[in-house]
Amino acid sequence: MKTEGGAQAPPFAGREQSLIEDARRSAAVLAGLSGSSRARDGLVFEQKDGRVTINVLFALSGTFEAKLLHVESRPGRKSKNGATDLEFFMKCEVHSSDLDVFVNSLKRVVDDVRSVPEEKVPWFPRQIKDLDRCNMLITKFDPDMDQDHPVRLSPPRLLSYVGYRLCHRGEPLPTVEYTAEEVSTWRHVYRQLRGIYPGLACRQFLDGLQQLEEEAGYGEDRIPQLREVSAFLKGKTGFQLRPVAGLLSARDFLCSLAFRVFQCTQYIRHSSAPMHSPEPDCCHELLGHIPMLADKEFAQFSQEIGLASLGASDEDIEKLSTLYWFTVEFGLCKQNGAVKAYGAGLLSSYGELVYALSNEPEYKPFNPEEMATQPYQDQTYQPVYFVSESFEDAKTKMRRYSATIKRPFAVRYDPFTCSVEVLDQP
Ligand code: HBI
Ligand code: NLE
Ligand code: FE
Repeated sequence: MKTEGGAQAPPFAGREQSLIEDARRSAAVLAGLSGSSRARDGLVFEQKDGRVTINVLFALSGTFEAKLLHVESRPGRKSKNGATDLEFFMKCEVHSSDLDVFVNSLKRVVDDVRSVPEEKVPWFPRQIKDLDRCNMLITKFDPDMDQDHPVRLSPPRLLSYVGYRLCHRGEPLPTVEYTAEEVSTWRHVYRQLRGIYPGLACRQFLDGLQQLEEEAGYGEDRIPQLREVSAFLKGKTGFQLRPVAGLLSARDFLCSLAFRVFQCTQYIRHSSAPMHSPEPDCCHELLGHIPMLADKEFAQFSQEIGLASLGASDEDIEKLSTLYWFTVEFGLCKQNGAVKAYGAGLLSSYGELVYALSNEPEYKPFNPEEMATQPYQDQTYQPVYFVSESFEDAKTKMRRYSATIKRPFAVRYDPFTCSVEVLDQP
């Protein structure tokens, strides 16, 4: 392992560079918080204005090509004096013929290199506390996204990196101090959407939002804190929130739902684009998801998708995540003869909510088999929406679909212990 001089640019380009940058930024905040700016092998710390930046370089010798897919920093184990080690998680890809060379060169710089045999059934959490063992990989660092994009770099976003990690170790949900500009974005989004909800949102959503306004401080003047919203939800449906730094892998995201845990971003979209954001932000979570999660039937619907995902194959995860997309995110349903929105991606985007109910897009009847393989994109409005006859109808059809997912076991959730029982399939 070599150390790198501060002034020298890291020898990575393109996507890798942007991933490294992200790791570096969150690492800086973590190190700043824990106050440990002690130099270690492979890390060079630069101090400026009380901020610590860290450059990391791992040099592996050997002839092989490795593609760096993901770099992320997180606190490692707690040491004896109570401090938390800083850990770097990296995901890379090598050709199978290069694997031995790769592992051998790793062994030269790393003390403990172990290979873990691939399991027939992918590992999944059995208890709520096992969620701490999930990688919770952030998947959507858009490499082409402007490095200076404020959503990426806003303090709450950095804070939510830290927050997620603190919470990851069972710490309370962090409180974010939003800037005046951020509160003004929230106010704008809230006011615009609140005005059109009565005609376009489903009954369950309107009920949930009203309760949040009465009981959890929802309104246009301030951005509700995850901590108070989580406490509110817990009392309604047992759902609780965890802070997360961005889009997780579908498997990590869905498995939390099995335990009525909802992974929530905490930063807010940029003020220049209040009416639609391609990525989740707190407007999306707080306005789109939370009111729906306060509904008992919908909470159960969400949890059932989560339970169906535990230990499922990659192909089934892909299908479940597509189903989640066309229901929880972009679902429409009939109520008293009119079509209403219940999908969070619609309910948090003024632009798409109006569009989805404008008769312009294509509408298809609710059919899980067809929905599970319907292609979709996540950058702009959906070209097609699926309309269910009612919530009840959606739940019944989804249940029937989930029963067709092949797993060598069945799962049953025990609400008293917040754990899943794994039952052998006869
Ligand atoms: N991660 N934080 C977060 N929020 C989401 O809504 C989300 C995610 N990861 C995956 C995902 N949604 C989609 O794949 C769903 O369709 C499951
Ligand atoms: N398009 C949504 C919004 O603007 O709030 C976010 C969707 C996240 C999947
Ligand atoms: Fe969402």
